Amino acid sequence: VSCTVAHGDDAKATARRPAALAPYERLLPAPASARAEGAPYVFGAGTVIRTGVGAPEEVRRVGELLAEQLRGPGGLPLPVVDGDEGDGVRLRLDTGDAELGAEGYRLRTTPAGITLTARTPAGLFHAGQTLRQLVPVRGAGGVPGGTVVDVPRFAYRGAMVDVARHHFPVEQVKRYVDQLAQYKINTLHLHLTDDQGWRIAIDSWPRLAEYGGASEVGGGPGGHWTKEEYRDLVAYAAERYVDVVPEIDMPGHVNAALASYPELTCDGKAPERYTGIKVGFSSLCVGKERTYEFIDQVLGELAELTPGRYLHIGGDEAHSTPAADYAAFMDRAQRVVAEHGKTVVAWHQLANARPAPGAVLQYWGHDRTAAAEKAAVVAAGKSGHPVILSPADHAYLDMKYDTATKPGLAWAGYVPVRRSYSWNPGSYLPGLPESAVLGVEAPLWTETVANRSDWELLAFPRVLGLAELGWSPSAALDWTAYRERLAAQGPRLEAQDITYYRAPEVPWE
Ligand code: TNX
Repeated sequence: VSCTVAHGDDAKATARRPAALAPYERLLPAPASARAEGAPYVFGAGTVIRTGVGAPEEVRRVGELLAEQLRGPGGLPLPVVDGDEGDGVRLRLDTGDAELGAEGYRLRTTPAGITLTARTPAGLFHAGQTLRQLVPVRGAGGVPGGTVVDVPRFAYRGAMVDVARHHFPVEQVKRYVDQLAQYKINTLHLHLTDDQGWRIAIDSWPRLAEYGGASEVGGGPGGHWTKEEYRDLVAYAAERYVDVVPEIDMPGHVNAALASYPELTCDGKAPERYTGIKVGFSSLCVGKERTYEFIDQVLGELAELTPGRYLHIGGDEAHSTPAADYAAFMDRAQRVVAEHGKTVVAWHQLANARPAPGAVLQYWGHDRTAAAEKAAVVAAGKSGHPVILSPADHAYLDMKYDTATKPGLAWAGYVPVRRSYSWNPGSYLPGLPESAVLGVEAPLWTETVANRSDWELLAFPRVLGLAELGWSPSAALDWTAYRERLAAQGPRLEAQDITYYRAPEVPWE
């Protein structure tokens, strides 16, 4: 069912409400394959979740979390039990099913029960999130009979939050993790440091958080996370199969660090703390050995706190670092990351220096980015550097939707819901083969975001589109069909009390 809304008029025209989609057509992200067939399974007071005899503890945990999510407030008892036989929801690890890969799953529903099969607990978790979407959002009703066989297109499906421009409590980030994981996003990139604030406690350099953390954009009090809080967040994310990628931005974006430790500046004088929103004015002192002790200790402590394989070292907008210094600094910073057993991620400016073997580049250009800059990223991608795509004029959640959006910036243009969704990561950068694309990420910069409702308003619903671009097969990507899938999520977002933009291009339910 399509509406005739001319391209470019989307923000003004209100899309007509199409006929309701069948449940398997509403799944978001769209699965690799789904077929409705046979009679439904109806949840009842006696429904149990079965994890299988002798199932690993982790499967039981996936079952417990799913039970909690399906129960809802005042809902069914849904106990989690061992054993395999009998009706209810069955979670099955089957390592033999090679086509399901590391995150794929099979979900089969008949009147006798629902079976979730995957090679890994992560796959079972994703299957559970699909099942949640097949349960009517309100009232009674069954899960329609049928089968979903689903695998992700890309391994890396990320969202970033900038907790440096404004400080946010860990609780708010956990809430975001829950919101994202239900759409199969599996990576949370935390932009922990910037000119305006240093948000993570580092034992060997305590003033970073104590002094450098006590500021934020606009002059508020700021704040920081203790190591315990960070560990707790990482563990919470891991239980939802979300990996944390922490970022310490360098050699630019470091005013909070320089303000905390004058020994890090070339002239030994600490700058004032900064609460504005300019970029590109600060730099670590590339010629000082103390700088490298600093990054070694900071990245060492962070590596020790972080179970995931990546450390993000920024590398963007180093406008106050001469190009040769930048390259020399990034060589050493990359070596430090390797010495601590991690893999480098950096913003794509690293492509113009010397990316170390295996380093991952995060592209954040846009339509008007110079061809030479894009070509450098493509060349790096072809020579073996995996690329994460975060094109600012599609993927940046901090761009305003339109002139009426209150929070947000617009340096990459307005990004309405349709625009944020309408690009194909596999063919986005001319000449970059899909095999070089590790995945996609939606960054939320927070110069203009100071509370939960502005955060959610900018992220929702656009982050759902990014989730689909990262997960669904290329053939499923279609705006006309997508906006109906998205419309069907409205009541679910509301049930979770998520603030979202009811974009006029979407025929919201
Ligand atoms: C560019 S994207 C930046 C950030 C800003 C953002 C605002 C990138 C790597 N750097 O420092 O917060 O734009 O949209």
